[in-house]
Amino acid sequence: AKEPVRVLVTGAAGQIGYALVPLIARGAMLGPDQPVILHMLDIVPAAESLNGVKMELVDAAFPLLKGVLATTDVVEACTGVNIAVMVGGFPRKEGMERKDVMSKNVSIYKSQASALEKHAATNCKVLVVANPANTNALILKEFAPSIPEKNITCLTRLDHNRALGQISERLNIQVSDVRNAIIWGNHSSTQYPDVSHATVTTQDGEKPVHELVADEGWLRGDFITTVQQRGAAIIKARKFSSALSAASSACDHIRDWVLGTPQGTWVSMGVYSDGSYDVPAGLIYSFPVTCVDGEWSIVQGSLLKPETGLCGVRPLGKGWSRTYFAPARETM
Ligand code: NAX
Repeated sequence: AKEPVRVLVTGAAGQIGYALVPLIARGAMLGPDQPVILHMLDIVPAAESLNGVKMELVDAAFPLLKGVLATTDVVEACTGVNIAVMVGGFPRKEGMERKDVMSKNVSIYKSQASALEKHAATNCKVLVVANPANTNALILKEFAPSIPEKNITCLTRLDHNRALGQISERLNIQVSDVRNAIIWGNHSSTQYPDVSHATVTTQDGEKPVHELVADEGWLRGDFITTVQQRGAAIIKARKFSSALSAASSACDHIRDWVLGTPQGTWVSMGVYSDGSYDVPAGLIYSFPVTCVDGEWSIVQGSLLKPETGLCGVRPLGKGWSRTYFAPARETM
């Protein structure tokens, strides 16, 4: 039998946490034969509610779940974890831009970074979900210098999956037949969803999305804005931000990172830039990546990055970061 993997979920009493922990306990993140021990962190005002989540996890009798820790102590939460999914933070509410929530999250990410650095298992993989996700990942990296930069990522897989979903709806085909969308840049409305290299599996083989959609206007217009604005549309409809789709995409992100991307398929991950595609090194930026043996690498070579300018964050001398906005984005 495999040794259990310890998975930290911060903000576990929140709505993404509530959707995420049962997915992890069922094997949707690390596979159906991988036992897990859940470490759930939240803040003191949410302690009772967090304990309720723990009670429900016990009641669900998940065979893969070998233990549950529910705590408000960041050191206890981080100790020995192999995977850390950072969901905790101050969420964006209706009418708020992501930059409004930024300052509220800086201090949270500083303290959690040091706890992870000191107490997590060696080679712990970190996924930042909480917004502003690219910035929080960068803060975490800055305050946990001994964690390798390749181990700190942020979630743009939800945007990637949203792009696949829009194409499947438009063509009335299965979403599993669509692959190789790309989210370039930031998890925010400055991101650039790109399906110019995406393909669809058909009875006659792989076909480019742009050939099947055959409506350049839609691909350059409504498709892009729908994906960029989808988070806001969910908030408008539900009065809460995306939760089940965010939780599911977080599982996809870690699963592909740990277990590998399927042959011929890439996914989008917010990762530390090495300068690829002229994105300055040091930005946390969403690229197309493939994963083998627990390591991601940026897809190189044949892809043409659209001229979106920069959409990412990097450290500044004084403040922590700032967002780069796209000067021009008409090409795709
Ligand atoms: P909720 O407010 O439901 O849950 C957040 C939880 O975090 C709460 O239980 C809160 O008590 C806890 N928390 C606050 N400060 C904490 C701290 N210092 N340590 C540990 N826990 C703490 O928000 P939810 O809807 O679950 O969203 C969580 C985060 O995900 C938000 O920042 C949100 O903006 C972000 N999202 C990111 C997405 C992405 O694709 N990257 C998409 C979905 C979502 O918008």
